[in-house]
Amino acid sequence: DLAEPIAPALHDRRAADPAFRADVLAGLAARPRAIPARWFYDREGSELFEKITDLPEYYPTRVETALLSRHSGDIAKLVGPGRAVVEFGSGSSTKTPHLLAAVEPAAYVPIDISGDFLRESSAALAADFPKLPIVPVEADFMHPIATPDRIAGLPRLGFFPGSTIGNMVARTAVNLLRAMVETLGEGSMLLIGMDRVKSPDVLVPAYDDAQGVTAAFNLNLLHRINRDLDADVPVDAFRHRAIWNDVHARVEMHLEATRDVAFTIVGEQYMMAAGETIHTENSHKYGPRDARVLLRAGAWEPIAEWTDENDQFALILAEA
Ligand code: AVJ
Repeated sequence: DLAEPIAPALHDRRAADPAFRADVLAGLAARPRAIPARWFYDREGSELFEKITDLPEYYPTRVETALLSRHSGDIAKLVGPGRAVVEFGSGSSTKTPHLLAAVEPAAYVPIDISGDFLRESSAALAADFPKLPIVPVEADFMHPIATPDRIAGLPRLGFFPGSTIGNMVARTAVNLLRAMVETLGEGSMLLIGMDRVKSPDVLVPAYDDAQGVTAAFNLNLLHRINRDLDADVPVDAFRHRAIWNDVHARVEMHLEATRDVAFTIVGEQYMMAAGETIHTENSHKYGPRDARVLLRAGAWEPIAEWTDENDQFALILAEA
């Protein structure tokens, strides 16, 4: 049939990030199998994450946003006006307006690896803060970044909300905190959100909600592999698992094979037996002292912190 395209799969395939491909191939060859959580956030994954933040079980976004708006006056007093606010992994920047409205910054520098997201959210913020210079930087914030000339000489406030630091093991988190000192300079401040250790009865449902949105978010990684890497992973043969690892004080997400499976990714063959898993995310939780030790190890001294009445989440201000 001449009307049939010669290679139908090519029509749907997106240009894959070579780093995604490398992480997937290496992660599935390793034991235990593991793929870094940063790859959740393609367009579909980012949309599913936005839905997660509205779930009744997922408290972090609600609690952190409330802390920011409730304590923005105290934060502004300690930070002072005229700083360049540099946000690491700004994403959709929904918490940012609370901070910008309070601290009277001289400039706002959102850093994100996704250029599309960055441009959209910068445009939305520009409409709300017409006099504020906004200087987006498309970059991977895991490495020190050359800050734009536009903010040369300005004192800096780093902003790292969402307990994103929780996705990193301690060694990676410390490397990032030190890279932030490099990027921002000595004398800078950092406002960081860190999720607290609490009962697994609260933590596990936050990562395994009744509506199955988090399950869809986790399973989307397999769909992304199929979409971007010309793969045939049978997604229906996997299920979402969320577990509390008490030794590491973290919620882990895994994808578990529910039967023996075989699949092909960019020509490489993989097999998994029923019950075997791919580790897809760590979400570390911190006691009050854990949080301070981590910041100090990363060369930041905590100077103030705010928590909610149930001690669910902490916003910490530190200086370098
Ligand atoms: C974006 C890292 C804050 O760990 O809570 C939400 C991601 N994963 N539900 C978190 C996530 C599953 C989230 N962070």
